[in-house]
Amino acid sequence: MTAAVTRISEDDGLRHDWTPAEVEALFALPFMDLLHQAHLLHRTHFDPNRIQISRLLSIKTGGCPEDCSYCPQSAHHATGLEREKLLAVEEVIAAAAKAKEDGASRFCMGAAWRGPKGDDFQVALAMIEGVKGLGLETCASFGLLSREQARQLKEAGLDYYNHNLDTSPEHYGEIVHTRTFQDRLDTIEHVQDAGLHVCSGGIVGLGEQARDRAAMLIALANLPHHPDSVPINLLIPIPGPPLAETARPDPVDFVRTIAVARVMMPKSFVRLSAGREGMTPEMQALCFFAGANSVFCGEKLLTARNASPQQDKGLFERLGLRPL
Ligand code: SAM
Ligand code: DTB
Ligand code: SF4
Repeated sequence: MTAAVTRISEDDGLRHDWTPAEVEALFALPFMDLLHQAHLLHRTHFDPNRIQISRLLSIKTGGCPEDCSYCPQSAHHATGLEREKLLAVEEVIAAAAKAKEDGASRFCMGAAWRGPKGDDFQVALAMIEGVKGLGLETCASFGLLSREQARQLKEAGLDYYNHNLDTSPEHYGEIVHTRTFQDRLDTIEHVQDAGLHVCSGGIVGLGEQARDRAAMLIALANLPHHPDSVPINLLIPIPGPPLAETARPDPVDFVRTIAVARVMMPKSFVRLSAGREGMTPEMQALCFFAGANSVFCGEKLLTARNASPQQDKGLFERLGLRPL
């Protein structure tokens, strides 16, 4: 039995036994009822006027051996993206210092790897030590990890590890063929066992059904511990990957996904993650009302454009949202 369907009742006052019927019923609630419930829970556990700000940097771009249908960095799709070498430690530390100046509290390093290997992993460990030395929270997204690699990351000063489930166990095989959903769960287990904070969420817009969104959130909430941070990405349709032509999801359904994540994982940070660039200020405000309380700021995500820093500044001022 996989962790996705294991019912674990931890004594943390949080639920780890969500059923598909319950979660599908949450998705089917009238929008106002769902938002009301999500917002009340949000206020119980968080200051609704504060958001956590992270900054992303791609430390190794393109040429990834995995075939994730959504990703511009996969070597399997002709995206026109240049394959780059691993950045130098000093470049990463300089970018992190700039992110700190710009108000980020966490610096997330992403790599187009199936998982870290050999000398590159040693360099990545040095990056983490250096960024941690600046007084920032550190996050890494390096793909699949062994138990030992998770331990070494913790020792280097890593705070968070990002490893998304991305979609439901049932839909996963349609989206990625070079690894399994269980591989992802195994890495999350290694990360949790190493004492690292887990950042794990998924993507809306992969041609999934409402029941897949429910199943993905169940897989996250029924883990032994809720992820500390739950990024909800809206697919950025980049020409090249097979999903580029998929119809864009209904924005109302996207907001519902944020709200249901908030209800199921009331103490986790829910991040309005990739895809903000194309969202109106009103849509983002609805997402924050529904329980999103974290974003990526900065011109760029990993390879794609992000919401502009000037627009973000204006939006947060208009909404009275202050960085944590
Ligand atoms: N290679 C590592 C991995 O797959 O875990 C880390 C980097 S990978 C780019 C990190 C995450 O980016 C993916 O899990 C996925 O959720 C997100 N992502 C990739 N391409 C995206 C796209 N076009 N739109 C939205 N999110 C995307
Ligand atoms: C996450 O959930 N989203 C981020 C981060 N974790 C690593 C990545 C978004 C990538 C968007 C596409 C790109 O920039 O290439
Ligand atoms: Fe590689 Fe990660 Fe992109 Fe998949 S999502 S192709 S593993 S960089």
